[in-house]
Amino acid sequence: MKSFKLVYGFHLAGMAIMLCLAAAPAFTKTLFHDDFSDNRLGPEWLVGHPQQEAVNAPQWVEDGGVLTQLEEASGDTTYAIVEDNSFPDAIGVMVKMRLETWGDNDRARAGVGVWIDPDDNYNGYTWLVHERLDDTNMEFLNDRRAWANEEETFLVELNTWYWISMFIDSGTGDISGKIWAVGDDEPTEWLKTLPYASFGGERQPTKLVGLNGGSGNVGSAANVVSFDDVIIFDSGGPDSLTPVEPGGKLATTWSAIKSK
Ligand SMILES: [Ca+2]
Ligand SMILES: [Ca+2]
Repeated sequence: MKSFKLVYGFHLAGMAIMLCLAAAPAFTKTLFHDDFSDNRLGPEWLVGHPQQEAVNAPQWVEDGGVLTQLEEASGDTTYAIVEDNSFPDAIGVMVKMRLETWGDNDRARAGVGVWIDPDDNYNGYTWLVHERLDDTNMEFLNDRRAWANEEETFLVELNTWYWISMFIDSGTGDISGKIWAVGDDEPTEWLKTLPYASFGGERQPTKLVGLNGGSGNVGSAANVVSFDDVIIFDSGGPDSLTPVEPGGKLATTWSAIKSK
């Protein structure tokens, strides 16, 4: 009788857990956060991967509380990458980004990337400031395959912090991106959403997420770009979407969550 009670109790508990899981809404979780506060680029950042057309290897430096890609004429692509096998297929990244130099050119670009593929020379899907700063300048790129050619306009000024964010959803087949000034309210809608298979073919999910620090090795392109407070999140969004000024409360709060 005693053993029956134990088994019965265990089953009840198991059922309760299963019911809770089934009823749970989309999980909201910050999977990774780095505020670059220790001025040391840790081993969680992969920056030494082979660069395509590596005419000039990018120079990623963590200093002054930010991560900066200093090489103005870096090769394509220029990613600082975080890889974590626990990342889900539906994944997003948001980061504060500040352009410090820029030269209008097709090769001028900076932003964020997902599903970066080590078996395809670290190419992936990217949401970028591209070519110019003031007109049809926000665009998706399937690295080395095709631009989406569905540009949006968002005025970007040098030496100014912006949040840039993208999300890719293996369930819906969509890729989404937005950008807004640090200190402004986050737009409730994405600036652009497209089927990710609609430009350059369909890539498969990977566990690599990156910051794209430009490629300026042709003509007038010349990018120096800094990043701060990178946040990688799942389909429920990050734990908090409250933007604050660089060095503000956000970094303090989230440093206690899951920095690594
Ligand atoms: Ca660091
Ligand atoms: Ca910082």
